[in-house]
Amino acid sequence: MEDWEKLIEKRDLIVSVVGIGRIGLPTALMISNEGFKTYGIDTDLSLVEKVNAGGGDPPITYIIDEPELESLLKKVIINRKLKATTNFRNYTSQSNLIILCIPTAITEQKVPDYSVINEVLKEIGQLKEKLAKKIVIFESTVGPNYVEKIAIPLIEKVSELKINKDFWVASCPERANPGNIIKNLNSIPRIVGASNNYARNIVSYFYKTAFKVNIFEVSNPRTANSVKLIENIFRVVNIAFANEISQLMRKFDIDYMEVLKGAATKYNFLTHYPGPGVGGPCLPSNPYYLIDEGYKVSFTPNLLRVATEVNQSQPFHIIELIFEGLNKINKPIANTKIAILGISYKANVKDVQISSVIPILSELQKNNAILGIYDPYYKEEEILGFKIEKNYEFIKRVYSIIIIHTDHNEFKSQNFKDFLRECKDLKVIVDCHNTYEYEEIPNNIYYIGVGRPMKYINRKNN
Ligand code: SAJ
Repeated sequence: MEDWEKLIEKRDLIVSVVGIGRIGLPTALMISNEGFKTYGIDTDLSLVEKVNAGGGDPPITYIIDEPELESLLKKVIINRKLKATTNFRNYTSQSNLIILCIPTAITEQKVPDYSVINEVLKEIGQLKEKLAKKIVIFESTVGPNYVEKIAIPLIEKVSELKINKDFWVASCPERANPGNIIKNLNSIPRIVGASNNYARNIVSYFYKTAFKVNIFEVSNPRTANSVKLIENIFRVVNIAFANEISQLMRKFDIDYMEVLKGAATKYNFLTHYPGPGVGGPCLPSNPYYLIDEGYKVSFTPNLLRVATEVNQSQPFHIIELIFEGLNKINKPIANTKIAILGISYKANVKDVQISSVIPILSELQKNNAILGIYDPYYKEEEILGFKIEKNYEFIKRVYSIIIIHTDHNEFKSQNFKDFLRECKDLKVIVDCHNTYEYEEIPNNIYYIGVGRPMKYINRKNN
């Protein structure tokens, strides 16, 4: 351990980060910014070239919505601590740590897709004797038993080396929130579980040094991976609770947002909000890692399956709300102009991965609605098969209904609220995140929230 301690203290440790996407790039930047020689390894040559150019033009998409990322990138490129490359073998061979930030998706059949990360593990095994004395660290989200039961045997088989004798393995799952990654990497404690205590001590000391965060050590990789999955799936189940109960409350003519304010006065109530569904690279897929491994031991985690289904059906509840609004103004959906504001899966990020807007747009298109779409992060871009407007002025062109899908800050601004008052043809607002209080809605509008009674706003003073 003392040799590793010296390498870390003197910043002589060399680190490869494999996968420089939304998590891997900020991770590589922060490690290199702390003085460690860092290689950011990716198969995407254009991404590698942009990183080495300090950002490139057009900028890397997940730099736009991550504060501080671009300035940090320029800094570490100038001080030549970070090098991006597509040459996996050459640079991992020179590294002491190999950190995996590889996306781990799920297949159409809703089971984990480890194909990409397994290929990387084979390349690690092919380092053969050059893998000796290295530590392979999993930051990617994987099922509880993946590291011990799939990854380690795979590396041992290909490399013909032995775990804990020739090389070590650790799990240190990423826990950062897209849109706040740098801040989170600097503040949220890291969970470390490793193939033995020797490796765990080294990895803990490295993350404490590189990210200046507290470390919570656990017994092994499967425990570390389970912490990450449990904290995300806890969220999935609670969001499903909010989505389902809010629909019931609405049927009782009760405003669920008011119910939540009341419940939140209890010390142990943790508020989750109803919305248009659950999107993003993490939450929609995470339950399937546990469900898949549960099936393998003949245990079906029914709650996880049902909660995931409730969230997946939420976009279709939004379609019901849209029909409710159209019925109020006696308009058929076919050939009616409908404005969709916000396509990202959550507020203030540029990311449509598994966004709940996708099934909503598909249903509206199937019913021949005429769609106008705006998202401040996708101005004038072609995305999801649509041309995105350059601003929200188009609503004035006789749009009688708008759907606020993503609660971006721009849609909470006074400018936007004032703009809505100028839209004389606007008759219906469907507010998927209950962004507005009833009082903020202009006169003569049917306001439809999620889990909230529909209200026709008809004040004497506008
Ligand atoms: N959502 C709701 N109601 C809520 C909260 C979220 O409908 O009360 C929806 C969002 O609109 C979005 C989805 O759920 O579509 C996911 O929201 P999220 O805030 O959990 O965003 P993510 O997917 O970026 O979650 C990430 C996760 N981080 C990692 O997996 C490392 C999650 O664990 C974090 O809690 C979250 O960031 C965060 O906010 O920190």
